[in-house]
Amino acid sequence: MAPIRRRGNKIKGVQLTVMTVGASGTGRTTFVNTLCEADVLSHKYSDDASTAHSEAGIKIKAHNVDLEEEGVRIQLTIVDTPGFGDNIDNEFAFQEITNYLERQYDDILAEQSRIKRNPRFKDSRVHALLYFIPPDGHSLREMDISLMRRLSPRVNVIPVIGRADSLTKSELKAFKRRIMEDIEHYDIPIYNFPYDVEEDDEETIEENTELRNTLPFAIIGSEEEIEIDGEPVRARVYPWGVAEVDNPQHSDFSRLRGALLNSHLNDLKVLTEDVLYETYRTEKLSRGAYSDNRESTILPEELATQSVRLKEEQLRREEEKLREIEMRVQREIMERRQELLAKEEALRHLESRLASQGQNSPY
Ligand SMILES: Nc1nc2c(ncn2[C@@H]2O[C@H](COP(=O)(O)OP(=O)(O)OP(=O)(O)O)[C@@H](O)[C@H]2O)c(=O)[nH]1
Ligand SMILES: [Mg+2]
Repeated sequence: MAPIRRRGNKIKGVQLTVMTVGASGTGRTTFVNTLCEADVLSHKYSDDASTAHSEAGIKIKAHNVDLEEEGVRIQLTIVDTPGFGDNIDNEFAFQEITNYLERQYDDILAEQSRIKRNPRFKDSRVHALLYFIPPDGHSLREMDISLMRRLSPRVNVIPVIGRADSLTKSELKAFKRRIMEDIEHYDIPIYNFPYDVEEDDEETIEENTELRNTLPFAIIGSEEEIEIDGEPVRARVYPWGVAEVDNPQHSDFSRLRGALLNSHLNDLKVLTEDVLYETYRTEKLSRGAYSDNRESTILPEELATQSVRLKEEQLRREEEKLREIEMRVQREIMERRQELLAKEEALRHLESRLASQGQNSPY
């Protein structure tokens, strides 16, 4: 028998988009290459990437890479943003990053409003933003606070300390504490591994509490391997010792990797799609919450476009409902037909039994 060919049942794996943001030289490129175990990002920007999103002066680039984590294929998209420094251009960079995040929401909003969906549409919403804090050992800078504050309503911000081996263990501990105090003080809604004491099981609560207590993740990245006891180990070598990437005593790299690519991948996606995107969508359609520095009045042509979109969406929903009803009716017809066929078959069976009984009868 010829094998049954089914369309669309190829195992695709899961897709995840992670953005890296932070001051220049905080180790973003090294981290990405360590995470992917490949040279995904180069240490110098080139202009030839086909996925380049070129804005005046700043470039935000998306890079796709396939990974495997615990047997699951992950299509990872890394969106790197250019590093920025302590200069007046920071405001421009902040705006570009916000624009990028919102543009991905706008794209899906437009796609969902179409009557006919584009089967090749790619959902490029960013599920996690790793914010790299430089290891200066003081506390958050004004720039870090304002950037995380502005981006947190749009994306799951996960703060990390880059090049964490620049600090001693006790310096790092104190630095982490001050950072979290600032985040709390300024009420920055970062991704803090949320859980619900009533709903979640003990294991989840324990795991999330532990990850929350690790924040911000102290990262050591390295594109080089050394040999320790005959085993290859990713590490940075210093005259006074070795800082190992995957050793939980040295860095939070493996904890972050596990959360991103395994334990919290789904949570990050659900929060992005059901909470952050939905909030943006509601804001965009009602334009109510845009009071800070944005224009809150709606132009008549925008209103018209919005109402056309809403109508299109309504039409699409009705179309979907009709399709569902049609399918249900068809299913019912099929079931009735099968019942009928079964009854006919039973009747034929009965007739032939009666006929053979008639032949065998002595009368
Ligand atoms: N000590 C230490 N140095 C690091 C670490 N990660 C990266 N570096 C070094 O820091 C420098 C900057 O690293 P990159 O990964 O290029 O930093 P970046 O944030 O991508 O920098 P730009 O793209 O230039 O903004 C390089 O010399 C790296 O070798 C780390 O974990 N520890
Ligand atoms: Mg870089």
